[in-house]
Amino acid sequence: MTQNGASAAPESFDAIVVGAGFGGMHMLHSLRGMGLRAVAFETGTGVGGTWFWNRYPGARCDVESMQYSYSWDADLQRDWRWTERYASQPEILKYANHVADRFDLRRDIRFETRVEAATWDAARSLWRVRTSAGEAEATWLILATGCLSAAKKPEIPGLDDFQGPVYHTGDWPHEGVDFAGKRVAVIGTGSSGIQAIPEIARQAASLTVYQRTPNYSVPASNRPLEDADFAEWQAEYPERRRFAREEAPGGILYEPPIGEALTVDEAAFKKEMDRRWIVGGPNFRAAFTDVMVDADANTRVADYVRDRVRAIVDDPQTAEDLCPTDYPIFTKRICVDTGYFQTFNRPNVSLVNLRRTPIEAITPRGIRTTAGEQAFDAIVCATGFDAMTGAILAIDIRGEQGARIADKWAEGPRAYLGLALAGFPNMFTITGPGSPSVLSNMIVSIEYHVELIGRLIEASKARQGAVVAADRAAEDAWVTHVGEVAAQTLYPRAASWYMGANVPGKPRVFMPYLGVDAYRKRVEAAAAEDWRGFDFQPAGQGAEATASV
Ligand code: NA7
Repeated sequence: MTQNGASAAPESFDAIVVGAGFGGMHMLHSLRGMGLRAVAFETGTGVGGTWFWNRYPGARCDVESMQYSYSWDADLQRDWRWTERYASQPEILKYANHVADRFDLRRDIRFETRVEAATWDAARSLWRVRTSAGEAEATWLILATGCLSAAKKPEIPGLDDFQGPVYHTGDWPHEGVDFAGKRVAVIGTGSSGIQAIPEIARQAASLTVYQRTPNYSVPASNRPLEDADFAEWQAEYPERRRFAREEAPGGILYEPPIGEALTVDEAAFKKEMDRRWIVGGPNFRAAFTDVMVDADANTRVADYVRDRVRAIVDDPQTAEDLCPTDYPIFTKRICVDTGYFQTFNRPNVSLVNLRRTPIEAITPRGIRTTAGEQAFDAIVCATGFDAMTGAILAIDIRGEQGARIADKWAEGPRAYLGLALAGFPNMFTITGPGSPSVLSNMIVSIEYHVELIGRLIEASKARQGAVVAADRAAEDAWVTHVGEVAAQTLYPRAASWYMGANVPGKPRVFMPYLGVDAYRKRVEAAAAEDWRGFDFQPAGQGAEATASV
């Protein structure tokens, strides 16, 4: 609508990209390279996605900076000099902005523009998109909405009654927050809480951590990135990038495992665990081959970490409270910290175990548990996200014959290869549910999806602009396969956000696909068989497809 109420003609594009994080930026650049007229709509005022929103103190990537960066431009890869082994949020955001400037992406990004609805127009074979700023249409709709972008506040009565500020780590004020002299509460001890807590503890007068479930965490051992490290990576980049793309199960280079945790003798086990603990980072998880499939092997590693926690934390009860016991290690993403457990030895920090004394309510003054009320000046919710599906379902997407994505996904997300949906032609999800996504180096998975989407668009062009969607039977088989692969591991034993377990009422379905290497092999096998599992229909005939979802 125009300002005087008259309807303006929708803007027309070849492709609409939703989101200008790492997925959206790369997609936009790639579409341009194909000669397509593309636009990206972005809710934020800047690029960077996850790294635009998650500005809480201590925010840092748990994938090493030399691996958590784009590989699609050799000059960019050579020129950008990361300063630390693990990049901080400000540095990653700077990198995102550098990429946007360097490739002149901003001219095709509409900031402060939220995509509200998208409807497939079968007669015209295009998507009609409604944004907060107006209407647009395009042949292709690409959801680069991110896996951890719908911040989730806790369902605690009285949250809105609190008189002080309430922050969420996933939607942090751009101007920062000064906690000096303040009594601060942090609710949540996932990766975000574990990164933020040591930083807030240093600033605040007092910090009280409200923990429902303890998390396994290993030291980051972060350090400056030396010239020698940088030079070594540069020299080895082509092979290391290839290995990450094609052979590394998580798209990340780790030291190879030394054997099975179950069978290795005590001395060798301890030596390897000690060594990896000191080296730091998620490399710790790759020490043994059997930890994700054998509960006893897993327990042996988990015991090691619990003993470490007990050795670090002075107060025995606090130490026990910080030890996870009710789910296997690594079935939730391993946290990577800098002085997290040590923080509980500070005199101004205390831990409330919500398993013993649950929160009853947030009050105007503070937080009330079954043990009583405590007053605060600020509350930080490090309570996570409606992961993987939240940002997609926030858009009213309607495919063939008006079918709603919310209905299609009512019992859990369904997509072929985590990339395309039956009944939703010419629409793709970058790192969508059913693809390795959050179980991988996100950049590796993003780059592969951007490449695949480009190849599918070319395949459509080669078929006189045919409309492409997932075949329903192929989609069903893929969804079953994703679940079967997960069921062979210990992953489903944790009530994790991978399972949708952190959102009340969300279907309990294991959403990501396990194995970057296996995924690529399966996708390439399908592509080699003339894109098996995808239906190509002549444009303008999509409405004939079945209405069932
Ligand atoms: P996570 O990992 O989902 O952690 C959220 C934390 O918040 C977790 O400890 C939750 O406890 C806790 N939580 C959530 N709701 C509540 C309520 N109502 N009361 C008390 N505690 C609550 O999110 P993060 O942002 O830390 O990390 C997300 C990903 O980002 C991470 O995996 C990395 O990939 C990067 P719970 O475990 O549900 O008992």
